[in-house]
Order: sequence, then structure tokens, then C-alpha cells
Amino acid sequence: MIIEGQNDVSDHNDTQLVTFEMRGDVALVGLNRPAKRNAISDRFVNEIEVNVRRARDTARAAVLFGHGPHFCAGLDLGEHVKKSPMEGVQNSRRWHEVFSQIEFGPIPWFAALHGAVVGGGLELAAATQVRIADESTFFALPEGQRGIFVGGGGSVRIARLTGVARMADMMLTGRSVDATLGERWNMVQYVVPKGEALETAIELAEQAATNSSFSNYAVINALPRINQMAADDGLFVESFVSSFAATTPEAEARLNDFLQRGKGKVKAPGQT
Ligand code: 1HE
Repeated sequence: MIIEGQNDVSDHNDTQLVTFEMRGDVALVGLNRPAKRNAISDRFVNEIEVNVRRARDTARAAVLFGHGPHFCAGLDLGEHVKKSPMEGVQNSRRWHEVFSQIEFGPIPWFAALHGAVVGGGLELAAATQVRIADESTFFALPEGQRGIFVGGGGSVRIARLTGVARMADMMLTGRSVDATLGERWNMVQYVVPKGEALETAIELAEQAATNSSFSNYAVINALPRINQMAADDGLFVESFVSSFAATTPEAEARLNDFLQRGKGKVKAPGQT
């Protein structure tokens, strides 16, 4: 695989921190600071944003992965230690701004995880819609040991994914969670053999890329919002989203494809 800009040098200022490649309709966005375990600096956040927008403008689905031995070691602690409280707030708000573009954008994001998915790395992964971990993956929130707190959206996204009690346990005790437990705890939807997360994520993203773009938009943007509403409000909003979806030309063509040609028949798991 040719990854544009892949580079294993640690010099922060000279390295392209995020790689971008198109595979058909799928954008592959790679965290590329392996010498520092993909620790996220201010410049790194900016490059993530540039490439999230590039994916949004050119792809129908995207995969986020990490170059090197780990997905991501979270916040760049070396840079963070020098920040004032106000700079810390602004830094956290900037992470929120960028990660929200993944969470509530027009295209679905699939995170391919391996090795450490730690602190801000887990916060970043939690902003994607689907997470695939290989068996080498481990999750941790060492903020407690570092004397800091999550700031990249974790108290909302991770807590909602896995529950406050589990997140508090991880933060208070420094507990490290493996891929299997991570799946049981709802942090990932898939666990695959070591080294297979990226290819699996690409296959899933390719599948999602064939969906109607309006349906994908509704899944990404309506589903999590409805989930936060009172049940009756959610049901009301659902009726409008589903009614609008059915009026799109894509929906009409796809419904007719099934009704007239049997296209897209649902298969049992494992059926080819
Ligand atoms: C780093 C960072 C980092 C590695 N910031 N430089 N995150 C953490 O507290 C995780 C800290 N990192 C680790 O626990 C380990 O590095 C790992 C388990 C992720 C990987 O271990 P390993 O043995 O593969 O690598 P290493 O030898 O520990 O690290 C290689 C280099 O990366 C080394 O630098 P070098 O110059 O000595 O080679 C490390 O210092 C450097 N490095 N992680 C800066 N995070 C918005 S709020 C979010 C809050 C958080 O994310 S808190 C969690 C921060």
C-alpha cells in the first residue's frame, strides 16, 4: 500500500503528521508520528482537521488508523506541560471542534485500532462511528496518574459508550483493558486477529460507502441525537427523518431495485 507522506522520523516540525490516501470511495487517514506513539500535539490536531475535511470532500466513507506500533498515545504530554490553564481550556475546545467533525460529519468513520489506544487516543476513536480492534489493542485512561482530566470529549463520548462506572474505574485505578473486554464494554464493535484491523475497517467502510448518502447522514447525525432525547421526542423526530429519507431519488431507485430485481437481498451471517 502506498501511503502518501508516510514517514518514521520523529522531528515534529518536518514530519507530515497525518497521511491521506484514497482507496476507491474510501479515504484512509493515518496518524503518522510513530516515534512519539502518535501523541497528539497542537499541530497534529490541525492536520487531523485538514484531513477530516479532505475526506469529507472526496470520500463516501473513511478509515482512521495509526502508523507504527500503536494507534495513539493520546495528548502530547511534553507540549501540554507548558500550557497555562486558559491555554488548556482552548486546547480542549479545539479537540472538541475537530473531533465533532468526525462524529457529526456527512460520511461514516471507521477506526482501525491496534496497540495502545490511550487517553486522547481513545477519545479520538470514540468520535468515530465504528471501531475495529485487533487482538493487540489495549485501552487505558491514565489521566488520573498524570494529574489531569480527559479533555478531548471523553467524559461525554467514552462515558456514553461504556458507562460512567467503567470509565471512572479506568481513570481512578489506571486499569488497562484488552480488546476482548473492550468489546464486552462496548468500546469497540469488532475484534479481529492481530494485524487485521485496517483491512477489516476498509472492507466495512467500502460496504458503508455503497449506502445512500442520505441514509448514512441520518445514521451519523440523527441516531445519536435521537438517543439523547426523551423517547416521545425521539419518536417524533424519527418520523420526519424517515419520511424525508424515503422521498430522496436514491431511496426510490433502491426500493425499486429490490422490488423489481431482488437486488440487495439480506443474507444470513456467513452466507455468501
Ligand atoms: C509520548 C507520549 C505522550 C509516548 N506524549 N510523548 N498519554 C499517556 O499518558 C500515555 C503515555 N505513553 C505510554 O504509556 C507509552 O508510551 C505507550 C504505552 C503508549 C507506548 O509504549 P512504548 O514502550 O511503545 O513507547 P515509549 O518508549 O514509552 O515511547 C516512545 C516515545 O514516545 C518516548 O519518547 P523518546 O523521546 O524517549 O523516544 C515517549 O516519551 C514518547 N511518548 N507517549 C508525549 N502521550 C485532550 S486531553 C487528553 C488527555 C490524555 O491523553 S492523557 C494520556 C496521555
